Formats: sequence, C-alpha cells, structure tokens
Amino acid sequence: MSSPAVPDSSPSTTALHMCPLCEAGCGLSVQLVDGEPSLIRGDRDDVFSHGFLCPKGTALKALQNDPDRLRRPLIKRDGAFVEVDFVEAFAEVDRLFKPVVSEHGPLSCGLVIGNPTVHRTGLVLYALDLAAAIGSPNVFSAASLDQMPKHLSVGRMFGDFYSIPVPDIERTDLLVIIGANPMVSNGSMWSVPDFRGKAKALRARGGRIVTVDPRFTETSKVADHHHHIRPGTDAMFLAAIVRVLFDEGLADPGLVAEHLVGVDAVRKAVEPFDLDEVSRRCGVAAADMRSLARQLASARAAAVYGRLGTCLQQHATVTSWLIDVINILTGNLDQPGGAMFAKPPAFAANTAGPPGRGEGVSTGSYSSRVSGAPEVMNQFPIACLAEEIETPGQGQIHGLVMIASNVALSSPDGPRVERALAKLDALVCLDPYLNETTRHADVIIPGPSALEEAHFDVFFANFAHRNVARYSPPAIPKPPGVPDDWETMVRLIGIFSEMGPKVDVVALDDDLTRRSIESSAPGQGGDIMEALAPRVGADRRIDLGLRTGPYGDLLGLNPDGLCLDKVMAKPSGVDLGPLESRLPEILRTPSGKVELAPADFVDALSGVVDDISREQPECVLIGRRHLRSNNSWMHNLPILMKGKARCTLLVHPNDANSWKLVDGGVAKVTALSTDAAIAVTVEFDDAMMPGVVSLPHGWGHDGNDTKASVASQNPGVNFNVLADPNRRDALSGNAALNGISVTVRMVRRPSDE
Ligand SMILES: Nc1nc2c(c(=O)[nH]1)N[C@H]1C(S)=C(S)[C@@H](COP(=O)(O)OP(=O)(O)OC[C@H]3O[C@@H](n4cnc5c(=O)[nH]c(N)nc54)[C@H](O)[C@@H]3O)O[C@H]1N2
Ligand SMILES: Nc1nc2c(c(=O)[nH]1)N[C@H]1C(S)=C(S)[C@@H](COP(=O)(O)OP(=O)(O)OC[C@H]3O[C@@H](n4cnc5c(=O)[nH]c(N)nc54)[C@H](O)[C@@H]3O)O[C@H]1N2
Ligand code: SF4
Ligand SMILES: [Mo]
Repeated sequence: MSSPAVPDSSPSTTALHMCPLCEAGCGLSVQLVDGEPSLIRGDRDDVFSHGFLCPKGTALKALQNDPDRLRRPLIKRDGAFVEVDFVEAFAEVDRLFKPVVSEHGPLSCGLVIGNPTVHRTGLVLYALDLAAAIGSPNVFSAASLDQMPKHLSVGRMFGDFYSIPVPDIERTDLLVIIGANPMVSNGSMWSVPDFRGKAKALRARGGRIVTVDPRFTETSKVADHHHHIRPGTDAMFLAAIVRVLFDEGLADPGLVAEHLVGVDAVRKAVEPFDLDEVSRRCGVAAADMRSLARQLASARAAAVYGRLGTCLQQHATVTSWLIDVINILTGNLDQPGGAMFAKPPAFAANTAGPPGRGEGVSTGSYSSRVSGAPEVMNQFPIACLAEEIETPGQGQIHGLVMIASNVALSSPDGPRVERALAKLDALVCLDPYLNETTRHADVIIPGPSALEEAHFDVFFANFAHRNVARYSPPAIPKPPGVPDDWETMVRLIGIFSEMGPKVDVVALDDDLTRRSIESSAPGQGGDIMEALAPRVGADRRIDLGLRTGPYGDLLGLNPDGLCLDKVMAKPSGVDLGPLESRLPEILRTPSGKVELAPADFVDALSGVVDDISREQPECVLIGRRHLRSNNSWMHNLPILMKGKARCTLLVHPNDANSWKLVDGGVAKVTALSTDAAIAVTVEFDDAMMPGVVSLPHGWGHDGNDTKASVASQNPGVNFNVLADPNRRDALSGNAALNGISVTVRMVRRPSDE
C-alpha cells in the first residue's frame, strides 16, 4: 500500500488520486509538501494502471499552479471581463437567461458538452439533469466530433449505445489497430494504460500487432506490420476482407452463432467489394488484405480495434460496424483474447434491467431545425451548432451553456463558430481558462482543479480492458468558496428550473436524485434515499450506482457486494477481474440477438461501393495527436510545451518534391471545397502515405482577448479552419474532420524568415 507512510512530524504526505485527463485513468501518487503537490508519480499499487503515467499526469502539478488558470468566475462588463465571486456569477447567469427564455422560450437555449465533461465526475453525473432543465432539443457534444459512429453501430448491433467491445489485449494473439494511435492517445474507447508495456508483453508471448493507418505511427513502431491506407477508404477495405471471409469459407462466428441474425444479408451486401478494385482505391495490396482475413480467421484469438481515424470520416458508422462484423465472423467476439465487453461496476445500461433483450436504440425521433440532422443519443451534430445560432426563426438559439468545450478550435469551421458565439444573447461557460471559445462568454465559471475534487470513472469503465472499481477523494482541499462541480451543475439546474440562483442546492439535489430513483424503481425513492444518507451530491450518486450495479450490495440484499465505503477503503482500487464473456446477457436488442445486418447500415454500404471507382484526390489532410498535448487545452503548461514546435504539416518527401515544398518552410494549405486556407510550417516525414498530409488539431491560440501567456507564445494554427461542417457521416452526424481535400503551396522558405 502506498497510503501515507510518513512520520507525523514531516510536512510531506502522499495522497492517492486518479488522473482525469484521458481515458487511461491512471492512478496517481501525489506527494504533498505543506499541503501543496510537489511530485506526481504513478501509484504502483493501482489495480488498473500499476504505476504507469504519462507526462500529462505529471503535469497536473503545473496545471494546479498555472497562474492563468481561473480560480474565480469572470463576468463581462462593458466588453471586458471582471473577476467576481461565485454568488455573483450565478446571479448573472440568472439575469442573462431570464429574458432569453421569456422572449424566445426554452427552445432558444442550448447545451454544449465538451470532452473534459466526461472526465469530471460532478459534471458528467449531472449533465443529463441540466439538459432536462434547459428543456431544449439543442444539445450538442464532443461525441459528434469523436465516437458517435461507434455508439450508433454498437447500439444497433447489441442494443445499447455503450456496449462497445474492446480488445482483450492481455490474452490476444493478433491485434489489428485501424485508425488509432494508442501509443500516444493511451487508448480511446478502450481504457488501456501502459499500452506500450501491454504491446510488448503481447509480442513477447508470440502475438502480433498490425496497424492500418495513412501514417506510420508511434504505434506502428511497436507493431509487427503496418499497412498504409488512403483516408476514408476503411469501409471498403473492411468490406473486402469480409468478402474474403465468405469466399474462402472462413466466416465462422463460433459460440456467437446461436445469438446471431443477419449473416446472409451481410454476405450479400459485401458481394460488390472486389479485392483488386478496392485495393486500387484504398492503397492496401490485395494480397495483404487476403492474408489479413486469413490470419484473423485462423488466429487462436484476435481482435480488430478501430478508433478516431475510423470515426472522423464520411462512412464512419459503416466502418465502425464492419469492424465488429469481422470480430464476429472470425469467432472473436465475446471470447477471451478477442473483442470483449467490459462489465462496469456502476452506471452501465447494459447491466441494468432484464438481461438478454431490450428496447434497442432508436435515432431520429426529432431533427435539427436548419439542416434536418436526425437526433442521435438525444443530440444534434455539433457541426450544426453555428447554423442553429445564426439562422433566424422559431427555435433559433439565443442562449447557450457550454461545459468544458473549446468549440472554436475543436469543431469544423472554427471561425464561423466564433462569429456565431459572438451573436448570442447569453453564453455561460464552465471552464478554467479564458480561451478562444470562452472569450465570447458573458460568464465563465471555473470549477475545482483535478486534484481538488473527488474522482470516479463514470464513463470509461464501459470500455476498460479489465474490470475495476476505483474512487479517489480530493488530493488537496479546494480554495474556500469554490463549489464542487456537482454543486455548480445543481445551481444551474435551479436557474433553468426557474428557482433562481440562490436555490438550496442540497434540497434540489435531494429532489433530483429521488426523482431519478423513482423513475427506475417506482415507490422506492424514500427508502433508497434513506439507505444512501447522509451522502449527498455526486458521492451519493456514485454510491447508488455501485450498490445497484452488477457487483453491488443491492442496498443490503447482498451484504458481500460493493458500496462506496468499500471502494473507498481500497485507495488503489478494487480489482474485479479480467473481462468475461457476456453474451447473451449483455444484449438489449428487441430480437434478443446480435443484429449483424442493420438495414440502414446495409443500405449505406451502397454509397461505399460508389466510392470504389471515384477519382482519388491528389492530396488529403488528416489529424494527429502528441503525447504531451491534450486536444486544445494543455498548451499553457511550460513543462508540456518543451521541445520542438509540434504544430507542423507532415508531408512525404516525394510529395514535397513534386509540390516544391521546402522542409521547415511555410506552406499555404487550402481546402478545395471551401477555399479556406491556413499557413503552416512544413516537416518532411516518410512516415506519411504519399498523397496524405498530417496536422494536429487543437492549435491556433491567437492570443486575442485570451489569458494564456504560454499557449499564445506557441500559437500554432487551427486545423478546423479547413474542415467543412457539412462533411459528415450521414448516419451518425459525426463530423468528417479527416480526409479533407487540400492543396499545399509554398509561401515562405525557411531562409526568408
Ligand atoms: N496525448 C494525447 N492523448 C489523447 C488526446 C490528445 O489530444 N493527446 N486526445 C484524447 C481523445 S479526445 C481521443 S478521442 C483519443 C483519440 O485516440 P486515437 O484514435 O488513438 O488517437 P489519434 O492520434 O487521433 O489516432 C487516429 C489515427 O487515425 C489515423 N487516421 C486518420 N484518418 C484515417 C483514416 O481515414 N483511416 C485510418 N485507418 N486511419 C486514419 C491518424 O493518422 C491517426 O494515427 O485520444 C485521447 N488521448
Ligand atoms: N480536426 C480535428 N478536430 C478534432 C479532433 C481531431 O482529431 N481533429 N478531435 C476531436 C475530439 S476526439 C474531441 S474529444 C474534441 C475535443 O474538443 P472539446 O470538447 O472542445 O475539448 P477540448 O479541446 O479538450 O477543450 C476542453 C475545454 O474544457 C476546458 N476544461 C479542461 N478541463 C476542464 C475541467 O476540469 N472542467 C471544466 N469545466 N472545463 C475544463 C478547457 O479549458 C477547454 O476549454 O475535439 C475534436 N476536434
Ligand atoms: S495516460 Fe497520462 S493523461 Fe492519461 S490518465 Fe494516464 S497520466 Fe493521465
Ligand atoms: Mo475525443
């Protein structure tokens, strides 16, 4: 145990915590001197991460101390921000939104949920309540810049949006990674800290890793084989592999067969995918595709995993679906070493209600006002945000609440998004920085820092490579007067429920939580609330989730089961074991079967067929990530900004020669569909597939009216100036931020500086 083991006289103690920055959720050991974090290391006893952490975890200390990080709210007075206390900030929110709601109705308000929301317990546990209180269909989230296609594909196949199978990396023999770079991202929709260590162990026991990516990535470097693939062609590549499985009699779902419907429909749907034709378009040799199909079918245990590269494209849902079609047809779904479902200790819909059958998922029960985008998971595509603000008429958005979102940099056509935000009558941002997005706010409300608040993984346990339950109390106390995130959320709920800014937060929280219990356990609200007393807020919801979860004490009925007290008693976490087979129990489809061939996915495959013969653009742009960067918001920490400039355009040297580029020079990159352009430093790199260039997103810190002294020294450029909001995956509404057709022209040689 690494709990405090220091003499009482010493000012140095150790607090255990969890890193909330990315999906790996590493356990931290925070050394405190005089109550201040002095050194952050990995907690070696952590049941999930075993001491691993990355440079961003260490940098939580720098984040804690960043002088630019907001400790108090800001409100805009005569065009300039002034610091106020929290009481005044909430009063201002109430003052701002009252006229918006009374003049235009609740439909004129909206909610934007940014990425860190799902990493902060108090925010994520109350986000749905806030959406309900706002009472508008205008809900948007980073999911539609990210993983919506995967939610939709598994939703249709398995009946729940969160039933995403993940590679059982510790037991697999063959891991095929498509459009993901876990060496840098540390795993996404697949919580897998220390990917490097796990990859090494996999190969040491004779297993193999294959990457499929337009760039030879950091992950390709630790893999056995790499295949360059043209951006946006994954669906045809996968469909051709499925056809090989059928043609060669290799399709064998194994134990899943008895729970499966739709095999013949898939067989028919992939018929048009001729290996040689697909190969010419996607750039992977036909022999390599054939061999991959055979290897996947013959491996003792194999898993195909796809991530962001497979989601930020126009055929993203179909791609996400075909990945699991292959996992199923090669007999690897739900088998040890294959693609398996986690069993989270709390909050998973696929552990609730009767097992094996359910209502399934539906989409499109309403559509967005301007472009008619169907709702998916009760959200509209975030790419529709600007048009919903700018287009006059009934339902136009006039007031917006944004939680942890930097849409100016993260969503397509950032400049238009900024112009739209500037037009709002009311914008409140929950955010610790004054940045490219929050500069347009009327009120910015920061929360406690990552170290100052308790943490429980609400979301990513659904995709964990191993089942665990962990809770960390705050590592350090928060400054006086700063509400917990859940308190801020409840106060906003009070404001949007017309109770005013001074609502009794605990009483309203009681009411919200009791109502939510009643909705799933009618008549039991009172008793259950009593069993959870005296906890309130986020902790009460965590306790409820754990106790009614699949390992729970069932509020006393199963005394050996889990509750929050028991999890808290194990500061490095409770290990709940390796992934286990969950079919058919996990299914929530109306048929009680795995739906291999959802009709709209099969239909959408015909659009992919049309693409096979489509002419290939000369140059397309894709994104990338860096280990010491986190989307758009950690560029203000000197410790992470060390080293050479990172916001560069990677170009294959042969392309660079034919386009007359110079290494280190500045090039103009122009999007063919919109004519939007940016200027960026060129870096030659033979890791790129010819015809493909790569630029990271999340940069473009122009420094105007922001408070980011370090970030604005290294501004970089905003990738998403080039992204067209109308380029989306039609089924899920996810933005197709990769594969943008561009031209690259030299504007300045390094010597011209
Ligand atoms: N260090 C760090 N870690 C992070 C983040 C970060 O910003 N920095 N962000 C976090 C977030 S929010 C997420 S969602 C995850 C993302 O996690 P990952 O998906 O693992 O990360 P990316 O680096 O975006 O990997 C996407 C890969 O897809 C490739 N690609 C692009 N287009 C295509 C295509 O059309 N087909 C194929 N096959 N490949 C393509 C890119 O070259 C890239 O290697 O990372 C998380 N972790
Ligand atoms: N071109 C291109 N664009 C992309 C991507 C890409 O690969 N290429 N990736 C997409 C993906 S996967 C994602 S997830 C999105 C992410 O895009 P966003 O959802 O906009 O998230 P971030 O860029 O991480 O910005 C997070 C915001 O939250 C604030 N914040 C940080 N921590 C906290 C906290 O604890 N509490 C609160 N209240 N606020 C906090 C930060 O200051 C920042 O303003 O970007 C997407 N955009
Ligand atoms: S990999 Fe890094 S950023 Fe992600 S949870 Fe671990 S320490 Fe934090
Ligand atoms: Mo993401």
